[in-house]
Amino acid sequence: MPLKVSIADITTLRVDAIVNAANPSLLGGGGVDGAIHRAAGPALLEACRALPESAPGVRCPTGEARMTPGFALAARYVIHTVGPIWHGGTRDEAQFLALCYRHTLRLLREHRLRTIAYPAISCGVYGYPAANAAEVAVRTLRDELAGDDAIDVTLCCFSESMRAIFQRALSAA
Ligand code: AR6
Repeated sequence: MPLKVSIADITTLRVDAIVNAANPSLLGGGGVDGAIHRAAGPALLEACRALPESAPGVRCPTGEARMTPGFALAARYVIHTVGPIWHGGTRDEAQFLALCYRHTLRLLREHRLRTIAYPAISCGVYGYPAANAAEVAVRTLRDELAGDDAIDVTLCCFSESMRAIFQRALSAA
């Protein structure tokens, strides 16, 4: 099961799908979400706006995932997911974070795609402690992909310190 850590701007990766760490509106934001929307162009916002709302202003509840084309990105698709906001571990954050990885992989498989890159979901504005998040990411991906060599996963970190944290989780598991 190919699972690796790299350091890159996720918007430059030529993979079948990149994952966006979005918010429930799917209408853009800062961090990696802002970078993906800038690189994909305005058609991405239109595609997100066209997705149905499950509640006013909510197109993707926490832990779920939605897919759009990648438009001007090198990646063919964007799989948007919404990570949990860190509340000290008191609100099932680890379970919600694991669901992000599971639901994004499910969409990848449903569309018969093989290569996917993840940012460090929830590790920025949403405040999830990076070492804990990395452990959840690695454990969930290993669990989901056990025995499946067809899917190639990149954990795409944006800084050397984050790369080291994710690499440590990968080596420890
Ligand atoms: N490529 C790869 N990783 C990146 C990039 C990039 N171009 N830019 C930032 N990161 P965050 P969250 C890293 O805050 O914590 C948005 O406003 C960043 O260094 O983007 O899930 C949404 O709309 C960090 O390690 O996502 C939501 O409101 C990681 O990506 C909220 O932020 C995630 O940081 C989601 O917060």
